[in-house]
Amino acid sequence: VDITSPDISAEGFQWRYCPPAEDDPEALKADAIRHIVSTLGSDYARKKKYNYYYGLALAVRDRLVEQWLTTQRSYYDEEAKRVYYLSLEYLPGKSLVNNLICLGLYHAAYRAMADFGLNLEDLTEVEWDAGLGNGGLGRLASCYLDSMATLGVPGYGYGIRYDYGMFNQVIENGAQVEKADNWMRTFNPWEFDRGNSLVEVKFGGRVKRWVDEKGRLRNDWIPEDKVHAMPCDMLVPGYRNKKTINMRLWSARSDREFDLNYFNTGDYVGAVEEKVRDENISKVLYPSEEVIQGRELRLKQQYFFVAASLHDIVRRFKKKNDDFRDFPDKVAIQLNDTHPAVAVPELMRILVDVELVDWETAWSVCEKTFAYTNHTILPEALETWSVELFGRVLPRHLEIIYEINSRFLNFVEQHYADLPRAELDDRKRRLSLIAEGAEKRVRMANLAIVGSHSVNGVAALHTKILKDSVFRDFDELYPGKINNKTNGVTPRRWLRQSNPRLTGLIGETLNSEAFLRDLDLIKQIEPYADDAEFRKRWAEVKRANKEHLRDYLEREMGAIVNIDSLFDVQVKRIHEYKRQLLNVLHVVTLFNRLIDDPGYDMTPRTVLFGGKAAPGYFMAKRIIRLINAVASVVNSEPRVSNKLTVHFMPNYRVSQAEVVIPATELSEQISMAGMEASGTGNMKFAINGALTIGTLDGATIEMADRIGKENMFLFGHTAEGIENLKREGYNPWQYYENDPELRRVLDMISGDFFSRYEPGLFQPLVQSLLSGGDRYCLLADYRSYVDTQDEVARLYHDQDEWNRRSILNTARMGFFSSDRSIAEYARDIWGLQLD
Ligand code: T68
Repeated sequence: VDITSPDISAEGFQWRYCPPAEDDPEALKADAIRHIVSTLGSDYARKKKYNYYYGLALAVRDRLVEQWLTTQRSYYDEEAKRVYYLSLEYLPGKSLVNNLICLGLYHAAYRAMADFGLNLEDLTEVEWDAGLGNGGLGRLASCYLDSMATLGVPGYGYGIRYDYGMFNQVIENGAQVEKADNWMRTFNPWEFDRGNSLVEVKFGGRVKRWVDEKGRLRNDWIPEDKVHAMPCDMLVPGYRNKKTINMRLWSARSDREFDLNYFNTGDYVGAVEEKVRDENISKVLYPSEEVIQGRELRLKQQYFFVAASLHDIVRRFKKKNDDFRDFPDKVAIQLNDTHPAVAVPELMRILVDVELVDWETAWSVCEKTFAYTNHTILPEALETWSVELFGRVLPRHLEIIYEINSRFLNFVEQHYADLPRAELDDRKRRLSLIAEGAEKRVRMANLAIVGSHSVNGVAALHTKILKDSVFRDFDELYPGKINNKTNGVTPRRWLRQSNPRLTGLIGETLNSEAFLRDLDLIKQIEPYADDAEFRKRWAEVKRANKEHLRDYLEREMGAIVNIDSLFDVQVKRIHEYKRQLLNVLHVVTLFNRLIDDPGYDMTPRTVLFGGKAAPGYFMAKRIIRLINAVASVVNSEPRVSNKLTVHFMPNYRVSQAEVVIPATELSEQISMAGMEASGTGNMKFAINGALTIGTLDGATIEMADRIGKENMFLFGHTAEGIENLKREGYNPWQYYENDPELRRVLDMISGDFFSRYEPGLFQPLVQSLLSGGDRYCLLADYRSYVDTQDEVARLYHDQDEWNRRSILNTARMGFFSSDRSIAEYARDIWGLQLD
C-alpha cells in the first residue's frame, strides 16, 4: 500500500493522519499465524478470511488481556472506588476494528494482513454484531463503557449474555420477518467464559423466620429453585491509554447436573428438561423497546443478573473492607433504567439478612450507593410488576419492598404533616411503591427513586418533563435529587471507526488526533468552513462515503441509487412516536408533485429507512409494510425515476449504522416534541456532517443551542405547543379538511393506491391519524414539515452553503461526546476525582 498516495480511500487517510503508535506488523503476523495453528487447529497456508479474522482477533485479544490485568491490578492496589453500570442491554456491535484502534494497532494490523494478501476491512465481514440490546439504551451503555475506559474510570459493566440477541430482520413481501440471532453458533474470540466462578442465584420458595442465639429476629430465604450464573467477560479498551475494563455478562447454567437425585429416581429425561428450563433464563433478549410486558421470565432475567452482579460486587468489596458503612465510598452502582431496580431490595437483603447490618444503616448505604437513569416518559414503558407474580418469584424481596414502602410513607406523612388529610392521602397514593387497584402492582420507578441518591434524565427537556410531570411529587419531596445528564456518543466508534475519511481530513487539518479523546477540540475546524479548498475536500469525503453506501445497498439489497441525489435518512426503532409515518407522508407528497408536473424542478432525493419493529407491535409492523409498498410504487414509476427513490434497509444494526451515518446528508429526527427522551442517532449524524431536519425534542434542542438554529432545519410544534394543542382539544380532521395536499396523500394510502392487491391493508394507519385521534400529532406538524423539506431542497442546490453548514455542524458537536457525559456522571453522581 502506498501510504503517500493522495487518494480518498479510507486507508489513505488513516495512514497519513492517525499516526501509528505501537506499530509492529511482524509481531502481529507471527501471533496470528500461531493462533490459526494452535488455537483454531487450521492451516494458515489457506488464506481464508475466516481463519485470518480469528487469528488476528486472538492476537489482539492477547494484548488486551495484558492491559486488562494491569489495569485491574492497579485499581485493586489503589483501592479505587468502583463504578458498576447495571444494564440489561448492551450493543457493542463488532469489536475487531474498535480494539485495533484503541490499542493503536490499526496500521500494524492493516499492513500485516496486506502482507498476507488480505484486506483488513474484508476480514471484518466474518465478525458477528454483538446485538445484546434493543436500541438507544443498549448502545448508550456501550458508549459509556468506552468512555469509562478512556477516562480511566474504574468501571464495570454488568449484564446478561443472551444466547439469542436482537433478532435479525428480513423483509419478505414487504413485511418484517424475525429470524433468530444465533451469534453463539460460531466461536466468539472476545469472550472469556469463567466456568469455575459460578454464582448461585435463588428463586421462589418461602421465608423462614427465627430468633438466633443472640435474640435477633432472622429472616432466611428458603428458595424453591437455584440456578448458577456463569461470568463471561468481554474486554473494553480505552483509547490509547493502556487501560482496559470489562463487561461481565452472566449466562445461566443449571446446577441440576450435580443433582444426582434425579438420576437416581431414573427420570433422566425429566432431569434434563428441568436443566433446560433453568438455562432459559439467559436464552433470549426481549425485543421490545419502550413497551414492557410483565412476563415472569423477564423478572427472572432481571433478578438473575442483579443477584449475580451484587454478589460479585460485595465479594470484591470484602476483599479489602470489613465495614459496610464504607461501602458507598468504594462502590457506586448506576441503574440503567428500572430494569435492574430489584438491586435495591437485593442489596438490603444481603446487608440485613446475610451480613446482619441494622436496617437504618443498610438503608443509608443503599441510598448512597445507587443512582438511577430514566430513559423514557412513555407511560406504557414505566415498569410495574403484579405483586402476586413478584411474591411468587421473589418472596423475601417483596417483604423488603413492603418494609421500605412503609418506612417511606411514614416519612412522607411527617414531611407533609401540615397538609389536609385528603391531599396527603392522595400524595401518598401517588408516591407509594405499590399501586393499589384491582391488582396491586410494584412500581419499579418509585422503588428506584426512593432507593437512590440521584435520578437523572438523559437530556435537558426530558429532565424538565420528569421534574414537572412524571416524577413531580418526588421532585417536591427530594429537591435536587432529579438531575440532568445529557447523553453523548463515543467519537472512537462514531467518528474514527465509522468515518476514517472525515477523521483523516480533520486530523490532517488540525495536525493532531487529540480531538478523538477531547472532542471539544473539533471546534478548531470551524474557521475552515469559510475556506473553499477545505469545503471541497469536505465534499469529497462525503461523496466517497456516499459511494461506499451506494455499493453497500447494491450489494446487500440490489438497490440502485443516484449518487448525486440528497441522501435523506431515518434509521431508528420503528415506533409511532418517532413518526416514520410523517416521513412517508412527505415522500408521497413529493411523488404527487412529480406526477402532476413532470417538469417539477425537484432536488433528487434518495430516502432511506431502517429499523426494527417489536414483533408484537402491530402498528410498527404495518408502517414497515407501508414504507416497502410506497418504495415499490415510487421506484418503478418512470415519471419520477432519478428524482425520487425510497428504500427500506433490512436489519438495521450497529455495523450498518457505521456505513449509513457517514454517508447521510439529511438526518431525520422528527419525533413528536416531548416524546424522545434524548436520541443519540441525532448526535452521530451531526458529528458526521449531516444536516438535521428535526423537531425541538430531546437532545436535538441542545444540539440546536450549540450548532445554531440557522444551521439546522427545525419545524413543528414545541413540547409546550403540543401540550396546548391537546389541552384545547386537538382535532386532526381539521388539518385533513384544510390541506388538500395532505388530504390527497391520506386518501391515496387508505384508498389502496399502495395496496392494490391487499385492499384495506393501510387503513389502520390512516384511521389512527383521523378517527383514532392522531396521538402523536403528525397532521398538526405535516405542513410545517413539508415546507421545511422544501427549504432543505432549495439549500441543496447551493452546495457551497450546504457544505459550510455541514462543517459548522461537525465543528460544534464537541459537547456530545460520551466522554463529557461520563465526566459529569463521575463528578456529580459517583463522587470520583478524574485526573
Ligand atoms: C432510549 N430508550 C430513548 N429503551 O428512547 C432515547 N426500553 O430517546 C434515548 O436516547 C436512549 O434511550 C438512551 O438514553 C430505549 O432505548 C429501550 O431500549 C428499552 C428496552 C427495554 C425496555 C424499555
